Amino acid sequence: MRKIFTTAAVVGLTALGLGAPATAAQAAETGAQATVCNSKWPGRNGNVYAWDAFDCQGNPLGVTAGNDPDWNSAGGGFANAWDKASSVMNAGYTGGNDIVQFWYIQQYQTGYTCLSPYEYFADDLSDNTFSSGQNVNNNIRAHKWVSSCNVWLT
Ligand SMILES: [Ca+2]
Ligand SMILES: [Ca+2]
Ligand SMILES: [Ca+2]
Repeated sequence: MRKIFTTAAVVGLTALGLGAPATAAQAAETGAQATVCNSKWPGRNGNVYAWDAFDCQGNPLGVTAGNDPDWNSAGGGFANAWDKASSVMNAGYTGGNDIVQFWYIQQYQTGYTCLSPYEYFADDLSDNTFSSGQNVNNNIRAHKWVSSCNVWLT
């Protein structure tokens, strides 16, 4: 949902008289999606967030600056949270291990997909797949911070 934040930036530039007509038109196409995720952006605070609902609605399943190899067991930031997440957010500090890698099976097995800190959040995981092919929605069981990846959430 990087476009939403691009939109906000464009609006800001336009207000300052710096906006270009082409980017303003592009921004208009993005519409009003992901409004709850936008409203919940905390600023960079080092944490990853996940929600059972789409668009970051309701209370988060977990919030942590660390890794969690098992979202069902206690500890690591997530518990009783297997196969539930439908939206996620990366508010990590940029630089180093700033990418969140989400896994299909606990203990970092089978397949993964990643959320860049520059994407901010993914408000709908139903249109994303793991490296192993499964749909990401309601299928995440673990996460860890990494410095590179090749499958991305949008
Ligand atoms: Ca869900
Ligand atoms: Ca856990
Ligand atoms: Ca998505």
